[in-house]
Amino acid sequence: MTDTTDRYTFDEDDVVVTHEKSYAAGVPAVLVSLRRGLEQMGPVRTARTLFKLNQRDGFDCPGCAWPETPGHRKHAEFCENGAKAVAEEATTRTVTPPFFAEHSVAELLGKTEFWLGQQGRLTHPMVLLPGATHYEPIGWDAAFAMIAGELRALGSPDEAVFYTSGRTSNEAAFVYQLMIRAFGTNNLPDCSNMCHESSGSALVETIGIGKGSVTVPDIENADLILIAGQNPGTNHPRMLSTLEKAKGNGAKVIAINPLPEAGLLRFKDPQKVHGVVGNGVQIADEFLQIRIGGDQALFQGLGRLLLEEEDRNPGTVIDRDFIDRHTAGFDDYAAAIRQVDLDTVVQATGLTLAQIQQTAQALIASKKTIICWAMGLTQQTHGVATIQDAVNLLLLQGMIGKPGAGVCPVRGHSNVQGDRTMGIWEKMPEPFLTALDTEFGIRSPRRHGWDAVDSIRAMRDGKASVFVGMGGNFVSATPDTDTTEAALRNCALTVQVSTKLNRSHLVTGRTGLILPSLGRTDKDVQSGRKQQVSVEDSMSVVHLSRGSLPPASDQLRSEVAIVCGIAQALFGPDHPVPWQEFAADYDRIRDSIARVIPGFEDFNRKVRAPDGFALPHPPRDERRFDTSTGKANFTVNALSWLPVPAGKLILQTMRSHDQYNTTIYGLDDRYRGVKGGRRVLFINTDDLAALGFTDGDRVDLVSEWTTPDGTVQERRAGDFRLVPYPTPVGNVAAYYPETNPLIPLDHVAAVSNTPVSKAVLIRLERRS
Ligand SMILES: Nc1nc2c(c(=O)[nH]1)N[C@H]1C(S)=C(S)[C@@H](COP(=O)(O)OP(=O)(O)OC[C@H]3O[C@@H](n4cnc5c(=O)[nH]c(N)nc54)[C@H](O)[C@@H]3O)O[C@H]1N2
Ligand SMILES: Nc1nc2c(c(=O)[nH]1)N[C@H]1C(S)=C(S)[C@@H](COP(=O)(O)OP(=O)(O)OC[C@H]3O[C@@H](n4cnc5c(=O)[nH]c(N)nc54)[C@H](O)[C@@H]3O)O[C@H]1N2
Ligand SMILES: [Mo]
Repeated sequence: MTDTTDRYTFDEDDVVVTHEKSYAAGVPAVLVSLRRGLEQMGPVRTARTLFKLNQRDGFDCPGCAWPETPGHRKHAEFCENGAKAVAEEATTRTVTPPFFAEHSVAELLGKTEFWLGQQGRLTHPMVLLPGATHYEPIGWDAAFAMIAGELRALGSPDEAVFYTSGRTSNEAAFVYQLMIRAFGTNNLPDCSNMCHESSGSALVETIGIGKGSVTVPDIENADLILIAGQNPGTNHPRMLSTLEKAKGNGAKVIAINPLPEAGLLRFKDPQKVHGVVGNGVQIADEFLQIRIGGDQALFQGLGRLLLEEEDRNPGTVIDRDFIDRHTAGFDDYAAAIRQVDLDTVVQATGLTLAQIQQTAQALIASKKTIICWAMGLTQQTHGVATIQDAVNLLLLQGMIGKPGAGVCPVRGHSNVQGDRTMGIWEKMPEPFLTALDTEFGIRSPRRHGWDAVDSIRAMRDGKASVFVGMGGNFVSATPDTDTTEAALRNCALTVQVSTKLNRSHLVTGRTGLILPSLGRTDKDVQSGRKQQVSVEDSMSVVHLSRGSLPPASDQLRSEVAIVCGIAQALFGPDHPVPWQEFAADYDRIRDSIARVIPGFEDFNRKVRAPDGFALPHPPRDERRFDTSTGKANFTVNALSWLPVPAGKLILQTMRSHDQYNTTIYGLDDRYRGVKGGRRVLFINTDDLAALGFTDGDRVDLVSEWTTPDGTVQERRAGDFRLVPYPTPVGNVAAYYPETNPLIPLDHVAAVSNTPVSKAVLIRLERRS
């Protein structure tokens, strides 16, 4: 157990809590976007980038995976936080070899993620040699040779782990997984393991595909939209415009969240005049302030109420025809759900019976219902079961595969869904591997690989000793920071392909490599020709992205070029995969993708259509369900919820308005009224009084984890300021990644193995 206080201590420690009521977006949002752009890029680059963002001839926003409205791209199709993401990447500040000569790794380890990120773009490949105190420059070929040498020296290809973050383009992801499988392992952990894995697990079993079934027009035309465990005002701001349109068309929106998030309660669209000068639109018609982990109980309770109403008025609630024709398992589900105890549901959710009954009435009244969700549901021990109970509700009323209805897991990283489609997964199914082998004359391994949590265990236990990160910040994004750092330090070699400096560059194996890559906004020229890449959004639309800015240095290479460079060093000149041609012309990669992945036939032509093309989605397109039964499956899930032990609290770890995952843009969380610091704990005033604290007190957070043999482990994160906040009694909230040291590695969701970042048992200790 270590105190992590100094790991994330702030340069500025004066947190100001304003309690100001703030609208999401509106004039302040526009001003913030412009200010961040000007600070990081200067006026010319600001204008050049912001006008190319999400335009047909421009680049895909590296912010979130929310789709552009087809055919209706406005001139400024971006949001405040998309603009911040761009400013962060397109910054003119640089981290050069003299920077690394000046700052030792030990010194940099004392800096915050905020400070590290603010230093600018990485410009040169750098190496940290065994025993060295400083990174030093290394040539690209020497770096590739070093990686190839370490990989070849392993006892088995399974001793290497290849991580991917979700910004990687389809083309880079495809060649990356191809190199890894040709090398001989399926160890492909990705950020999705920590993100929407629970959604994928739940949806594959129930509807046969792990992707959302709705489009933007579906949302715009829905009658009822439930938004559970998601904070779109901060994390998917463009979704608010879609929701506003839906409301204009008469939709009812119900927000299900422990916190009254600003974006859901009020929103001003900066792209509309009335948005700028008016009072904002109330997005949510109802706010269900649920207790952390109470969603499964809510969905089960609603299932019971729907069935009872159907009993009273047969033929008015459930869609019998859909159930008979398209589903399996209804009788078992109905029998189980009728037994659900509504008193338990009330206790688990913290809602009143009247609120739950009203929600049931809204479902009954709706002919087109959509359920949207994100991390509040997926990062729970019972996340998969919770999502399956949401699917059960939709199946009851035939809400899948018809316009205006369906499931909507709102993805995080801008190409996280596309990376999965391209094969970034530790357990890709057989048809994909067969097609890959046929296309390239290789033999992909069949044994499933390690996901993120299992990769950490493998490195910790000495079973893996090379780590390669394609983007991301593995050390800070994963749970149990002390364990994860020790695991990486246990490696012979760690390699980070990155755009910006982060903590994962400082916690290395015996040798550490930093390979600087082009980002979304950068112009990518290979063999004299400008290249373009493609991405897939949260609604399965694939389209092109073209960067246009001059790169931060002439040393930067594209992710595709870096992968092909490593592959050539690893496999030599006589390999069946045409690495050199792939690196020279991304159309060649797309031609192979077209032959390997269903839905990508004629890829190069289709992707050049102005808005790209939509991938097939059998449940949405034709109510076809490729499941074990050939039908959509109702599931019976044991009810789980989270009682709070006396004197303890349940902590959710979430994003502020001023960060992108582990990249910290600034120290404010405008919508929650916090300024100038991130070590805050949002707590209900009743808990504050009951535990003997007052507003502004400083505490340490101590998590308590009981291992299978009954031992209680403690983990600690030091010095948080208490902030009274309207969160449910017993439920507290703080920001990630500062709180990751508190999350035990073994605290994972059933089935999906996703770290449970939204429900950590803690107690508070007064700082003396
Ligand atoms: N600006 C910006 N945009 C981003 C990101 C970013 O960091 N910054 N990250 C991107 C990524 S990778 C992702 S995955 C998405 C994340 O998008 P979100 O899932 O919106 O992100 P979180 O901040 O984790 O917010 C979780 C929400 O769930 C609520 N919640 C917590 N526990 C529960 C619960 O038990 N039940 C319910 N019903 N709600 C609960 C929280 O109060 C919070 O509103 O955003 C993407 N977009
Ligand atoms: N406690 C807690 N932990 C969480 C979560 C939580 O809610 N709570 N959320 C989880 C979720 S949903 C996710 S998705 C993960 C995120 O995990 P990651 O994806 O690993 O983390 P990011 O912070 O998004 O990665 C940022 C880094 O990516 C690099 N980068 C940015 N753009 C590019 C690019 O175009 N190419 C390359 N090569 N590199 C690039 C930069 O160097 C930057 O420092 O964190 C997870 N961890
Ligand atoms: Mo995510």
